[in-house]
Amino acid sequence: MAWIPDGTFLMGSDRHYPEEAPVRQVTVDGFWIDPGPVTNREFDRFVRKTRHVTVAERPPEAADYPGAKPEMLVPFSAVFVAPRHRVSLADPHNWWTPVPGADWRHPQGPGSSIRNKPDHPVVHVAWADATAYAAWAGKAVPTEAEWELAARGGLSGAEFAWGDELSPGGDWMANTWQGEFPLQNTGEDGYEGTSPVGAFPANGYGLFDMIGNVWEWTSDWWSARHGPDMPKACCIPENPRGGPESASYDPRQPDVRIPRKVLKGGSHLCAPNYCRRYRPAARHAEPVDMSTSHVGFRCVVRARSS
Ligand SMILES: [Ca+2]
Ligand SMILES: [Ca+2]
Ligand SMILES: [Cu+2]
Repeated sequence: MAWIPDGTFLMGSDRHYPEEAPVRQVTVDGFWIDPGPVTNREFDRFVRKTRHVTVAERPPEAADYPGAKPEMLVPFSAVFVAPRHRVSLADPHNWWTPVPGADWRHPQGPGSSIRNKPDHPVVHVAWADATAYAAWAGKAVPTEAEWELAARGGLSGAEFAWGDELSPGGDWMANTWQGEFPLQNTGEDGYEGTSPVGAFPANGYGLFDMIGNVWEWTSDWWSARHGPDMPKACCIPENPRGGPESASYDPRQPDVRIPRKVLKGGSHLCAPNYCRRYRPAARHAEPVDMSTSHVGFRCVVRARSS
């Protein structure tokens, strides 16, 4: 694991999406972090030792999903499927497909496999799968502040984990999407889907794939906006843990009572024409029961006991 020294840093961004604002000072104690997202090989070792069955492999309980049609209560996970024609970017259902039988061993659904992807990040893991793995490994899932401090790689206020240009000198620094999302994936960076951990350069802390490849779970509950900046040293938040669970629900779906966690880092599906979330400040709300083909996680070990 890599050591991230404690420090006060500028978290968030005022230049992009509203949920990243405001930029504010935050203090985080030093901690150890995995140099890359958990890979299929690592997750396989965990499953063989513990017989863990992921959320995507279990049928949803009818009681948890009132009103759900019986045919929906089969194990499934969300797979990105490129539409054949140009679609509205307002509705993610145009490219997210619930696929029965899609899970971490079958990332595109039945018939697909991870045989040639031992070093790719594990995907189709829900929040409970990430925490089960972390507990088994004697680790924890990072807070959003820990994750963002690590992603910044020692640079203060930079747009990207490597500086202020998306592809400096034409070099791709992370696995993102080139071309017109979601129709055309040119794979100019070498990968249309996930990539082996380590295929792109490490950041200043020696960490791979903080940006792109797969989104990563954090332990903070989602909040639509960060707290205010506290200019006086007395009041800079220390080791912030995000907002309350009760504020994390999706206001557009008042009937759905599934709390949401913060995802960080963007994925191979983040594209300039749709979702410019391939930056340390970027964040995304993910329901805890959700698993998809572009979300994974990595772990930390805290020096402090909390
Ligand atoms: Ca790519
Ligand atoms: Ca990532
Ligand atoms: Cu994105």
